[in-house]
Amino acid sequence: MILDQQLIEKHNNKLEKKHNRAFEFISQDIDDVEELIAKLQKFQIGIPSWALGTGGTRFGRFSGPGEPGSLEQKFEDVGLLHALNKSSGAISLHIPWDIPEDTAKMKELARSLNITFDAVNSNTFQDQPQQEHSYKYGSLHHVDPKVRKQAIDHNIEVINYGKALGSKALTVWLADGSSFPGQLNFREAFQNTLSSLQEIYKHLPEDWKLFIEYKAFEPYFYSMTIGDWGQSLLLANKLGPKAYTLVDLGHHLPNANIEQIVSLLLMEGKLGGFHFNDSKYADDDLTAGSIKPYQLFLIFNELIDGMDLNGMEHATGLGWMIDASHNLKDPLVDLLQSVEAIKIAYAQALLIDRVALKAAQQANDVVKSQEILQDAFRTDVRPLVAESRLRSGAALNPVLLFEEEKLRDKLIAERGLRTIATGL
Ligand code: AOS
Ligand code: ZN
Ligand code: ZN
Ligand code: ZN
Repeated sequence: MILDQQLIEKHNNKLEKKHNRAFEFISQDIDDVEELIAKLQKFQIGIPSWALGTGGTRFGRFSGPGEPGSLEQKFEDVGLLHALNKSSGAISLHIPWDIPEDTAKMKELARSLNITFDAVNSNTFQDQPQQEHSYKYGSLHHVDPKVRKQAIDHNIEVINYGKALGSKALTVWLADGSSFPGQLNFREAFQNTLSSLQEIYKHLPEDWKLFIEYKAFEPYFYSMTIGDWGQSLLLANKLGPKAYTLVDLGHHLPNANIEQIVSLLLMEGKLGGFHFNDSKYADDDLTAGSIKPYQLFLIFNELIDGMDLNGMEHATGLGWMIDASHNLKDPLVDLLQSVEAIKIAYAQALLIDRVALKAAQQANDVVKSQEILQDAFRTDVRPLVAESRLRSGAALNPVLLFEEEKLRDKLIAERGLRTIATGL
């Protein structure tokens, strides 16, 4: 491991005085600061294996040196992130980008790095070299039952990898859609998708969840067969209690009210997982909280409200994951920033005076309602998030420590300039 506990402690000692001052200051205004810190310590965000390398665009890819060249090295990267922030203790694999050949060995490596397995992801949006049928015209929704069967079998194979590793969920995202009016019969495409998912659902272990991800457009631009939360929810309801909707923040039409979607899905008990990222236009997959931090906070407001009402544990009730990747920053630093932004939004939302908000809503006090939300949002909660890290043995400032210790240079020294191909 290129980072040992002593380096973290040295870093923390240097920053502790200033941190303690800030933490004491904010603590005075919080009723139960211990409870809040404990919640922050528990909250874990899964890291997608495909975000560990530099992402590309359809115009090119500028890969960085020292990126993971094997599945083992992807695990090590997540282990490193987790050592730095103690909030990213799980990895999400994408098959066949990741093939855990020796699952027992992989499990042992994950255990030694203190990480667990998040949802496994299937991939029926690309053709693989030895594949018999092409996904050019879709997969689970395809007009040809042979193509559907191939895609179903792939999902079952992914479940089997996940079972061997100890995952508890399968995420299905389909690139199935159409780019020209008339190309598809919408009803048949939906029904084919449903019956394919029903077949996959049969192979889902009892204690697993199936996450159905929707996306408004891209790679197809006229229709997507699972294009919005309504279509995803419809499928989840028809499939049964193990099926849930997954919300990826970048998968909506511009200005969609995502917090309202989240609130209603929770009301229906059908929100299952999250892909965090940020965007200005569409599925930009930018660092969480980098463009619309207020939206992220409003989403967490609804999450906490709905989860508390349903009696759900914040840390484990939903599948929390990042799905961001781009081509400018060091991917590891970028992931540290995303995790930090998510925890900041969570901490801010924990500060909302919910009793007062309820009273203001009942009294139609529009001004007060806004004041209550913005009072929480405008609180600098960074010392709370830092304190939660300190108590978990992580770094007070992970991004700073990454740079101070030149961790990327150390990875380059170990791995050389090899790089991997990443996802979308
Ligand atoms: C694609 O746009 C989705 O966000 C999926 O979650 C996808 O599987 C993932 O981004 C990997 O490319
Ligand atoms: Zn996603
Ligand atoms: Zn996406
Ligand atoms: Zn995305």
